[in-house]
Amino acid sequence: FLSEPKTVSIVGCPFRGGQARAGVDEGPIYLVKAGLVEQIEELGWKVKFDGHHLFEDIEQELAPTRNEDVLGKVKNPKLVSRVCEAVAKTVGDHARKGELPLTLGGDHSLAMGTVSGVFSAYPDACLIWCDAHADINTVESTGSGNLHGMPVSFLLGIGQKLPMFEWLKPVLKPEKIVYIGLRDVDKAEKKILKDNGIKAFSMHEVDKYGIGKVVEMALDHVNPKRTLPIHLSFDVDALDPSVAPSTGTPVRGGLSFREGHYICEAICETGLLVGLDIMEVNPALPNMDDKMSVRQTVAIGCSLTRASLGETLL
Ligand code: 6HN
Ligand code: MN
Ligand code: MN
Ligand code: MN
Repeated sequence: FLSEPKTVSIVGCPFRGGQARAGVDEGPIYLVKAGLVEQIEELGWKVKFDGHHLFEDIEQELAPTRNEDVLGKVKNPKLVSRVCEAVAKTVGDHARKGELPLTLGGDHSLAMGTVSGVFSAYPDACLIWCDAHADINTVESTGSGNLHGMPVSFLLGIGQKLPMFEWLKPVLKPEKIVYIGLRDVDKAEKKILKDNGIKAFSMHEVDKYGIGKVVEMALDHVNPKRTLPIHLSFDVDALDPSVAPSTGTPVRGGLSFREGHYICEAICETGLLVGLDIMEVNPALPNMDDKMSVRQTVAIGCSLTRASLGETLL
């Protein structure tokens, strides 16, 4: 699907409006500072990086009414909607040019933009969502009101529609998404998954079958003939907190270092990857003094990216 020379377009999104914790907006800055651009070039890709998208115009325009940006339980709906709309456009433009958009988060609400963008270029694409969480709360079911817990329901078009999200089309069908790594799914989310027949491989299945079989079954579900384009949305909290500690909603019992990388390698091997998100790296966590944790998590954001883009062990 990609044009020659094979090109990665980095879309740096220092954005935190989909959740409450400060610092996740620094994630993309740390990833690039750690040498991600050079590392991808080293793998033989052409890399386009035109700086981080600061969304300053949007933030500025909305600044006077920032405190009123709440709708029912949902926090920052206007801000998140506008930013995701901009991301959708940028990611979509890159994808339509035959480039592979790599979006660096920032919080996972950004996936409303990345998936919209990639699916506008590849309407028959499928989505692999690696996460501790299902991120499928609706406007009605959300407990936290944080939009990073809701992008999948918005992409599916389920739940109450918010007026500011009118631009967002329900590009995703329930049979086109598969989850890997789940272990902290809200009660209402479990019902949504069941009612919509959405396939998910939780950590229980990873333990039971092993990661090799799980990725094979996940691909069999969304991409049985291995012909369709794939978007991979990777929330680093899919990994165990001992492996990736610097993230906003860590949950113990997660993927090992190798299991996380195996998923990326196996998807890369299909040759079908057309979009990639690396989300929820938060360099301000677990605390300001824990530089080791930050370095480790940022390094893993980079190595998951390299594994997705062709780095092999031999
Ligand atoms: N993430 N289910 C919880 C909520 O607030 O709706 C947690 C969401 C976490 C989202 O990690 O991208
Ligand atoms: Mn760009
Ligand atoms: Mn997530
Ligand atoms: Mn998560």
